[in-house]
Amino acid sequence: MSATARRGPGTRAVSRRGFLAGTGSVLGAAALGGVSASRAAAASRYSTPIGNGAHAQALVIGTGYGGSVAALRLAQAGVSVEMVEMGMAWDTPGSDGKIFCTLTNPDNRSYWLRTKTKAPVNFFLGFPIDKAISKYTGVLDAEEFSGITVYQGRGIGGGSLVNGGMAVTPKRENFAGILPSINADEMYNVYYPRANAALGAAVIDPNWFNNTAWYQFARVGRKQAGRSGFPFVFVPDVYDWNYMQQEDAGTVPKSALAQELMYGNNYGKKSLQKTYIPAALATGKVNISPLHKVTSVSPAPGGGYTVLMDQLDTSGNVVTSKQVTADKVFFAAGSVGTSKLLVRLRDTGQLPNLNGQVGQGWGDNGNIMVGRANQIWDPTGSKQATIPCGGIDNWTAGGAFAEVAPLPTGIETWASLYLSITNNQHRAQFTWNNTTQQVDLSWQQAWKQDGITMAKSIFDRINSTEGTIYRTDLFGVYKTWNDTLTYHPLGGAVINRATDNYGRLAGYQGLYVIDGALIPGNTTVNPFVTITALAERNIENIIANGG
Ligand code: FAE
Repeated sequence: MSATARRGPGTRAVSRRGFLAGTGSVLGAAALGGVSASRAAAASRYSTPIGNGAHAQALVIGTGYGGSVAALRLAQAGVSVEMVEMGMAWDTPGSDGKIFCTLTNPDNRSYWLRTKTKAPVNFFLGFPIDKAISKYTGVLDAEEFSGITVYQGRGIGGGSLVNGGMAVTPKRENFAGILPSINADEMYNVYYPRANAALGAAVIDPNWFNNTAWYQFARVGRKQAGRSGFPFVFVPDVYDWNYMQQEDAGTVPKSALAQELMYGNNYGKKSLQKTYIPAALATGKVNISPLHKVTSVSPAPGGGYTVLMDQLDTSGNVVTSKQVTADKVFFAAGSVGTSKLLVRLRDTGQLPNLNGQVGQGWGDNGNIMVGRANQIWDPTGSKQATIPCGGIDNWTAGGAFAEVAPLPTGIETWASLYLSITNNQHRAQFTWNNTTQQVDLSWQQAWKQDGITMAKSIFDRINSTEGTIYRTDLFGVYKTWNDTLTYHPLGGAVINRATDNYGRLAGYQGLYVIDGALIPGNTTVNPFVTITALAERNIENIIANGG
């Protein structure tokens, strides 16, 4: 059954009662089960994109964490949902039989509309390693603003397609600093457990970790952290750890053990394509349109909203433009996508009542990357799983949590690579630039210095203990820190400022933000569990109370 119906005479915005239908009975059964069975159904559903002139009860812009939670819970409550995604479906293998390409052999599937790769580790032994690719709607977007490149996933599943799967719940004592207006007891008793169960987060088997060659790099990281007095903590991941052990045994096709990570993972990672999205599709009330980019949302004359979108081909050209209507619109285009849309719509007159907080409070989650050169007797291994499983916690004393990251080149490098999340307090703003007709971001590269100082609280001490030095050949020629990127954009439509305390946009009934844009710039750890848990909390309230 299509989620879309033509808007005919007398069709009204969905009633409060309609929005509420079935809520009580289904939301109690929050955890997802048996989702993999729906995968085949998922592929076939994408062949019917939303039609021009269609009407949706609820339209969700984006299919990442926030959007997938919203779609599932709305559908379970009886609401028909149209999800609109600018990226591809990622359900069809290429000529090599794989849906995604590897880290070490990137092709056109790797990047969103680029002619050259833009790898975060883009030098090796001082030589540039980015390579030419053909322009294609690939899975990883390296979106450039002045001062920072923001990496984001593009496709059905959003960031879950490209991320490392680290599913980290912030420490309870840090929560008030992350989301001060939210009841922490509710989050830790209800919504974090609900999100973690639905996402399938689990910790690596410590016995296997201690013995497998694939995690030698992380054992070196743990040993060195310990010798400098820092706790190394295992963190959960949504990768299927049993599958990884089967990869090691050679009984299944390799994925994490075959250099697949940020250009997509073909087998073992439980991306949203294996969890929330098939569960949403299985309700029969959700339709997803890939390669459709929303360009405008404005009040419709008869109530609800007019939504404009461009259908794209795989070169990024507009094939056709569509106009649809929706009673409710959920902005789930990610921190950058949602912020850019809202700022432009406010400042060009389509949604003029949005408040001045829209566009503000954006941060990089304090991301800083660095490599260290180990002693010859501390090799990190030519075999490295692509999935991180632990980090070094110096948040309280030094303002840094460092993920011990793999560098899966296939050869011994003696390098330890880290992605640090630091307590960088700088916040940038999105503004509409009338001259360029683009949205700018006011981030400054120099602001990363605070994050570098915090990361040094860990790595200067480890270098001193180990008698080692920083690598200067991974991010340029004699460049120690990668201070030009973030994987973790957060904020831009901050909860309880641009929206009410549940994501309802101030100024417009029936418009909501439900993604990383709600979170003011930092989560102290990797962010997607917090984005998912907050979305679970907010959608429950919106379904119950409307508005
Ligand atoms: P997101 O997942 O970005 O979804 C937004 C979706 O909206 C995307 O699919 C877009 O293509 C789509 N979209 C944007 N604009 C439009 C438009 N105008 N019309 C239609 N569709 C649109 O948003 N986080 C962790 O917690 N652990 C990790 O290990 C981790 N590793 C990462 C590694 C990499 C390389 C990257 C890039 C990110 C990583 N992250 C990680 C961050 C995480 O993936 C990110 O916080 C979430 O995906 C954000 O979720 P949202 O729902 O906000």
